[in-house]
Order: sequence, then C-alpha cells, then structure tokens
Amino acid sequence: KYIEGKTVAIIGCPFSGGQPKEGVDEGPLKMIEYGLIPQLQEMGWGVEFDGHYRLTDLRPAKDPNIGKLKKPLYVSRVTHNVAKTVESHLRRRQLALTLGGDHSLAMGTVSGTLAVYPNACLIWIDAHADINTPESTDSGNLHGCPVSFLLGIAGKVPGFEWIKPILKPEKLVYIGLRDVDPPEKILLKKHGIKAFSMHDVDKYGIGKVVEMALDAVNPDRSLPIHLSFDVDALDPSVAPSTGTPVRGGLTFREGHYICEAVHETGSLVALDLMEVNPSLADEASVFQTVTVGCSLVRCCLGETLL
Ligand code: Z70
Ligand code: MN
Ligand code: MN
Ligand code: MN
Repeated sequence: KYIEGKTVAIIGCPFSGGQPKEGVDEGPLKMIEYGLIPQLQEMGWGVEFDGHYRLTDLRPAKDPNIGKLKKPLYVSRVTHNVAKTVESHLRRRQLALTLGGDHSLAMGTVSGTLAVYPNACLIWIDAHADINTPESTDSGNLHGCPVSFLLGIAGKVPGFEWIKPILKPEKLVYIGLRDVDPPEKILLKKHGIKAFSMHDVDKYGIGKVVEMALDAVNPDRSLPIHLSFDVDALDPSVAPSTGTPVRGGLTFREGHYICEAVHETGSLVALDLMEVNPSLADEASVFQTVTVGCSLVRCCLGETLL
C-alpha cells in the first residue's frame, strides 16, 4: 500500500567516511556487479538505478575532529544528501534500497524515511548497537553513532543541525546484538529500547524473536517499516567481508528469516544493506558476502523458497 507499481529505487552509496577501513565504499558497486538489478527485475520489480552517488565530491578540504568525532563534516554532508535522496524516492511511492557503505549512512536513510513517514518504525539488524554519542564513543567513528543522532540524544554537533531528532525510542528495535559498548548498554536501558541479542535468538529462536520485535514496534504490522541491515549481524562464517566481524552471529537462515518476515508484513518502505567490504578477505569470502547480501535484499522484496 505504501509502494506503488512495485518499483524500487537503488541508492548506491560508496562511502567509507564513518569508519577507518578503506574498501567499504566498494560494497555497492560489487552488489550491482553481481547482478542485483536483473535479479530484482526477474522478480517483477521495476528498478530505478541512478548510478552510484559521487559522494567523494562532498569531501571537504579541511575536516578537523570535533571532540573525538572523526570526519564530522564529510559525514554530515554525505548523510544530508542521502536523506534528501531517500525522501524524494519515498515521496514517489518507490521502495528505497540504499547500498552501503558504512552504517553512518543510516543517519541519512532513516531521516529520509521519517520525513515522509513520521510513524515509521526502525528495525536495526546488527552485531553492534551504533548508539554511541559524541561523548560516549571511544573510537570516534561515526558509524558507531547514527542511532544517537536520530534519537536526538547526541547533543549539538556542528554540521548535523539538519538532522531532526524525530525517532522515538519506542519505534526502534534491534536484533542480533553481541558487541555493545558499556556506555551503549546504559543508553539502551535508560531509553527503554527493545533489543534482542544473540542470547535471545538462542533462547527463543528467530521466529519468536522477530514476532516479539514486530509486536514491540508494529503491533498490527501496518506501520511503515525501515529495515537497516548491517551485514556484520550475520556470523563471520556467513558474511566474512566486513570491517568488524564478530563471532557468534546470525546464521544464513536466521538472517533470511528476518527479511522474509519483514516482507510478509507488506509494510517495508526502506531497506539499507550496509558494511559490505569487498576489500577485506579473499575472493571466495567476497563472493560469499556479496551473494548473501543480494540474497537478503531479494528476500526483503519478496523472494520465497516455494
Ligand atoms: C563500536 C564503536 C561498529 C560497525 C563497528 C563499534 C561500532 N561500538 N559498527 N562496526 N559496523 O566504534 O562505536
Ligand atoms: Mn532517482
Ligand atoms: Mn552497524
Ligand atoms: Mn555492525
């Protein structure tokens, strides 16, 4: 009902400025090279692909740290751009698929979604909570901070004035967490944010976890859904080519189940597939990671096993 004419806009975001490792900017290019567009077309989707965005053009000549935060001006410019792009596609009733790139991009993608659908919920699939504030971050990498900016708990940071803090804590749910910094644990508790760790996946099984997650943020399954999927939520044996692999992650099927269940709601409006880094690990690992990324996207867009 939110998407008209079964069309998806692919927003290729070759961006690595939110973290220190080169190569994550090649994620979107590889996903396209591996045939994502014809795969979606074969499923009956109209695909609008504008090409990969030339985000490096936005890189400022000077970009000093703000406190601990690294490349703040670059990240703020890029994410502001991405927000406007996602917003424009959603206004045209297209599903917005953003290929990353590092997860700082979600400051943009989620802002774009909430601009069009203020009642949307956010399902965040990740090994990490990415909720550090400029104060709490140890690394200073902005891909560890997007959620705090979206919630409006990041304080004032020059360049990021454009972000409207319109994400409510009760509209956010996590699945897959297993590498959460101590200050992040405090923030999750303080704001009462629902989070399902790998312990919960073990305890309840993925079917029950997804049901509980949807019950928490989308009880009748009709509100618009933004799904932000960090490929490092998957176990490193399933998706090895990513910047921060953490063992003990989602299996191939658990990852796909989440996508299938979200598709079944009929309410998905925006999807991020983030942190695919084809420059890390050998060729077979890159193949494995990029193909699983394409496969997750297809499941979110309705591919079924039977
Ligand atoms: C840590 C930080 C992170 C991804 C690492 C790690 C965050 N909490 N996210 N890799 N994808 O630096 O804030
Ligand atoms: Mn377009
Ligand atoms: Mn992440
Ligand atoms: Mn992560």
